[in-house]
Amino acid sequence: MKKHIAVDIGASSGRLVVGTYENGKIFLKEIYRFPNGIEERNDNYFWNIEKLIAEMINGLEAAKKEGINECTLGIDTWGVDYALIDVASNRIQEIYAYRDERTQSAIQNVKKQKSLKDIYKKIGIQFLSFNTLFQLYVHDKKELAKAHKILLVPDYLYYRLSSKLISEKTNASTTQLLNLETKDYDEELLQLIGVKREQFETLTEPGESLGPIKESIRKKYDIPQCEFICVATHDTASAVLGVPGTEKNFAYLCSGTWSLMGVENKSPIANEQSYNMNYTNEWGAYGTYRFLKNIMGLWLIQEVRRQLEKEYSFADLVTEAKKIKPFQFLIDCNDECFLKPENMVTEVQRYCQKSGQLVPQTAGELARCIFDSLALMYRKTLKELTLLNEYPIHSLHVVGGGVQNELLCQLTADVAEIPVIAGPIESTALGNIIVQMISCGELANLAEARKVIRESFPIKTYQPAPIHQLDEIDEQFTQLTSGTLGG
Ligand code: ADP
Ligand code: LRH
Repeated sequence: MKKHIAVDIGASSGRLVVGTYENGKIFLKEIYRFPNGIEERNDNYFWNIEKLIAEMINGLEAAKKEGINECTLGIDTWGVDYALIDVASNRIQEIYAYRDERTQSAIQNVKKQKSLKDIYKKIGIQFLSFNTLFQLYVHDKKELAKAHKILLVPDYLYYRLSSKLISEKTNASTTQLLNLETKDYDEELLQLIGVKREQFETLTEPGESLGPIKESIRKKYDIPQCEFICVATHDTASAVLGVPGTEKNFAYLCSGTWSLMGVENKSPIANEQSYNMNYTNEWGAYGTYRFLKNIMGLWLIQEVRRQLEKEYSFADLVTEAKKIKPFQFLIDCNDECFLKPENMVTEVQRYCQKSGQLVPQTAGELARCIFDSLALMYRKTLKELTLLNEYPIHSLHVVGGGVQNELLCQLTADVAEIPVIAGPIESTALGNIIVQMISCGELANLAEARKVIRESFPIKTYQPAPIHQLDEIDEQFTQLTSGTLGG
């Protein structure tokens, strides 16, 4: 029985998960978990990449202690952020975190040089101020010129552990630099940001073998013999692969630091309407496209929790929220003001005050405000998805850490008026692992993998219950949310 390890690093935590396929079922076991988060230095925000690498090694040591001597290994992380390496393979700079303010005006500045609509038509990616396109646009040009290679975070982690240089396709699409026609980096946009095609590697498909872990690392630490496989390195791409959607016309909601809500398509939709509504077509594994919208997500509650004086667990905040009357305080969760405020508590309060509403004060009221607003945003997004796709959506699969928030799952079903199928929590690690299993020939394809996932993991269905005066609440929310994130 083959062992496969997923290294899955999200914005709030990372984990190493072992997966095996036995008697028609997939088994997962988490062997190591560590916190992640952005760090502030001199008014800029960065990821601590060396710490993440050290934690990956710690995780591999934990795997060896569990008795794993040989395994395949895949890495996924959040999208858009990058490392620059010079000819001698040294990292040139710290890795900026996408919430850094340096790109705040970048979309507006690019707009003075190029039509945003023309960019969208050929690239098909939603405008978010932090996309790699805009990060590289504002990046110091001298530093950029020194870069022998530009590697997105998971590509860089593969490089550090295996010496293989890749530009994995699913994550590369989050740069907003891939052309839907040529299926490669777009020359005109590369010129705009002052980057040469050779600075990016050739695009790599999920499923490709990348060889063993570096001998120097293997000798230094007590870790298994690892063979790298290129997975869908964008965490959202892996999360969507891990959705147990076997029925027709399902939508998904990857519920973590971000809420990524969308559908899986066989071809991109990059027209006037999808541009106006700012929907994205991220490239998936196995010829799929993730047609989705970024919603600010559980970042809002993570940040409120961080600011509260008393210590609350996420489960505590859910318990507190349940005690509060719903829909008294509403925010447009996708307002740019929530991307990286100094203090999320005061930002939410300011928003409610400015829009003439009651102001949430207690932990329960703040949490209630966030969960109600997210559920309403999910309703709005589902309606838009139905409109843009021209087919009805019958069910919503929720995956990721947010599955543990039963209040939000039920609220989503009630507000969006759709059955919510919740689970698995670790769909990202699972998506990472099924690419390894398909690559090793244990599973035939994605359709088979999804069937197996459905049979291997418990899922809970939340049936929608009616909400009193939903139309009025929806109307009030619609008035708040006329703009979209980054649009
Ligand atoms: P990411 O991969 O983006 O770091 P995760 O998918 O791990 O995020 O999800 C983290 C989120 O899951 C937390 O921000 C929190 O809101 C939610 N969560 C985790 N545990 C619980 C819990 N016990 N109850 C309710 N929500 C939870
Ligand atoms: C989720 C995610 C999302 C990106 C954002 C940067 O972790 O990868 O898909 O838009 O982080």
